[in-house]
Amino acid sequence: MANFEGIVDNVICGRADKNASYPPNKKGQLGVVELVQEALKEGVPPNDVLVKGLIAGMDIVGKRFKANEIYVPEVLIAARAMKAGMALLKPLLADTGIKPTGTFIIGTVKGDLHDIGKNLVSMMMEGAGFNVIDLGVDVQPAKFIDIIKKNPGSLIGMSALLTTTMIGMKDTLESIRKERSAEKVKVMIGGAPVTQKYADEIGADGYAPDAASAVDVAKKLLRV
Ligand code: B1M
Repeated sequence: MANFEGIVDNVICGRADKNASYPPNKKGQLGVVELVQEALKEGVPPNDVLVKGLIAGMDIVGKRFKANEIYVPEVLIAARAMKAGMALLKPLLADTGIKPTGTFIIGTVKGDLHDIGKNLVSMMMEGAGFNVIDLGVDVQPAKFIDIIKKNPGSLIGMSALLTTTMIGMKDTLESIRKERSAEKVKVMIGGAPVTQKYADEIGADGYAPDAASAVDVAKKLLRV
């Protein structure tokens, strides 16, 4: 029987595989990679391994992060372990044609090079089953529009860490709304200087103060 509990525990503590240098490993202790491989070998459907193992683990990580029980380094380590498991599942999920929760396109707005928070949001979204397209940093409005056209129905996320660049969110949003094919696209924003008040002012559809809440907001906006 698949060891879902083991996968969950190893995602939470960030043990990507049995050779991982962190957390300290007892001899022979398996990590996410080996437990995912075992489950697949037993014939467990890849989607079950994803939902009951990797996503269930990241879900707990998100809740603990939100409650300030763990901090950014622990989340990054957990996300790394989750990604190691995802790498095994991705090709199999593509084969079965199982649809992701939705497509989430994220970028740090023009002029802004901060990406640690954005990466955290990306990882949480991936952990929640979203197909994530990460545009990187210093993303011009035209780049957002370009990718929206190629991925209709996706949810857009913008991150900003500077009071001087958060203004870029307004410009980007205005450009998106002007584009006929993109006028209905939902846009959510976040980043240290960003607030719900600012989101309301510029007409963004959603705001999240942290990476875990970003998943909740995204699901609400896409009604999943
Ligand atoms: Co910068 N920097 N920085 N910096 N930097 C800040 C942001 C600053 C507050 C430091 C300070 O002065 N106290 C300040 C901004 C002041 C302001 O505008 N009010 C500042 C400054 C001024 C600058 C430069 C201008 C400095 C200079 O060159 N004179 C320069 C600007 C460069 C540029 O972007 N054009 C600069 C450069 C840099 C580094 C390159 C050195 C580096 C970035 C490295 C990188 O990201 N790869 C850096 C860093 C690391 C910081 C601090 C120290 C840490 C930021 C961080 O990663 N936090 C920061 C000071 C601080 O915050 N203590 C600072 C951790 C991260 C997990 O949190 O990004 O808030 P955060 O993300 C959270 C939430 O905000 C939310 O979820 C995340 C996880 O919970 N979230 C979203 C984020 N995006 C979201 C999107 C969502 C939803 C939620 O939906 C789409």
